[in-house]
Amino acid sequence: MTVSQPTPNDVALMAGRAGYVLKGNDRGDFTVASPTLYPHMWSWDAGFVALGIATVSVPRALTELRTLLSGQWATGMLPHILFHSPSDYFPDTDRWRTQVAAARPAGVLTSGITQPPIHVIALSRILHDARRRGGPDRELAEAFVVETFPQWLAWHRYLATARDPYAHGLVEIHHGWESGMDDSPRWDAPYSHVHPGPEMPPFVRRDLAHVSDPSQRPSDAEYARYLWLLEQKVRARYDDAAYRATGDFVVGDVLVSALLAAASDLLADIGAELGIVEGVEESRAIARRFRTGVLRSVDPATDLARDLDLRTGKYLDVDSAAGFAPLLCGGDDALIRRQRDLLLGPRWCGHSRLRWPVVPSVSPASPHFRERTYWRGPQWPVLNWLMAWALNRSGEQEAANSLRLAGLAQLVDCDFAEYYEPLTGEQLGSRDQSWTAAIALDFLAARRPGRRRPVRLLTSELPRVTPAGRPPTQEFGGPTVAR
Ligand code: 9WN
Repeated sequence: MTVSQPTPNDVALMAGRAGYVLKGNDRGDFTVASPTLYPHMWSWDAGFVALGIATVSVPRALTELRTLLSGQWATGMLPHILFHSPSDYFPDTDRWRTQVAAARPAGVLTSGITQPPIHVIALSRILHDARRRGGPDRELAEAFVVETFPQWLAWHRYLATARDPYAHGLVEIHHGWESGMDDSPRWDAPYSHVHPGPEMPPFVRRDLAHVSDPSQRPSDAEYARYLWLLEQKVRARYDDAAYRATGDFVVGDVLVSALLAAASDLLADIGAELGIVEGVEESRAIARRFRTGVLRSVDPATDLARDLDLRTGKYLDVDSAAGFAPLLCGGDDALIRRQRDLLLGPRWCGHSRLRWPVVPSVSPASPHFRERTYWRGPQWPVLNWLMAWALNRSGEQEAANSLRLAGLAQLVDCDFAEYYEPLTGEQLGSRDQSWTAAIALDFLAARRPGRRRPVRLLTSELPRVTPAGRPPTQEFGGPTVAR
């Protein structure tokens, strides 16, 4: 399928509304992940948000990362949520009970688990923007890198030690939420060993009130397992070794590992460029170890990387987008070329039933594929961005550009949904999702290859557009209307 360039009108509308969404979700020194479903700061969302905001304001982008770092635990862990004012999000701080953890930060309420280490990838992107602009932006960004380098290194070191104590070269996750892909079929086998005990406190889900159709979200049985693992983390007082000895879910995650490798490479690069000596070699060593771990996990029969269930010692064979982890961390040029062809080919983005040739979370050719359910098939713009970024970085500009253009075409309705039904293009989950708007800004800024150009942020609301050829869609139960 050929996807054409967005028209100047599309570009202006999309940039304006993306900026408007991010402004609406801005709470001063951080951005909520979405206005109603996710009213707090999420860790990997914040990375994407920061790189999108940087196309408009480098100082504000750095503030986003600084706020995230204020939640860092003494272990180096960046928690997956920094809680803002009270809200109806569940699980809330009373459920997380992080006061049992010695390593929690003072004065900031957080969850007790983590999310994928996208942040230094965002930081290097922001630095790139700032250097292109020069002047105070450049000075500010470079000073920020020098000041925060030890904190980023501590974050990566935490993942490389507390979460890989036996040096498998795969980052261990203790909860599906830590992968960012909560209910992905990647986790079906490990979750089949998670059995909520009678001691589990009762719970009422609040997420379902914010979506038009519950089947777009994980099921109640899945939620019970998520909350049971949370209880196990509390019982272990959020100590990783204690949890490892007692918890039910311990998996080596290839996507997190590849991101750690890529981010560690970049941290070493930007550190060395700025004359930082301490930590640069350590960062390179982390990158090498996790790149090796990811490449070792690749199944020669499918060319996809595989997560490792550390409870059973078995690799997990699922056709999920995480299988393209080697694209993100590199290290084997022939494999990268094969993965590029696979990703753009008929099992993935080139699948004949897809509305847009954008990375689906699970291959439509897989028996696990479910087109409307969360991480079991829908297209998540951030995943598409990651793969485009990775292809670009490994010199595959044409392939990267095809994902970028398709990603822009998918977002042209300006709803900035959380995820998209891959066969019809329908918006699913939350609307006005911050990271989706941020991705749009970044993709727009990159529309002249090799020359990132800033987009202009409009401060007034712009209409949502329902592109011709698509059925009208529902927004929180009501019809989408031009505003
Ligand atoms: C749990 C905020 C987050 C994303 C995750 C996505 C979803 C949370 C939830 O929303 O997870 O962390 O309540 O469903 O799966 O990737 O960071 O956007």
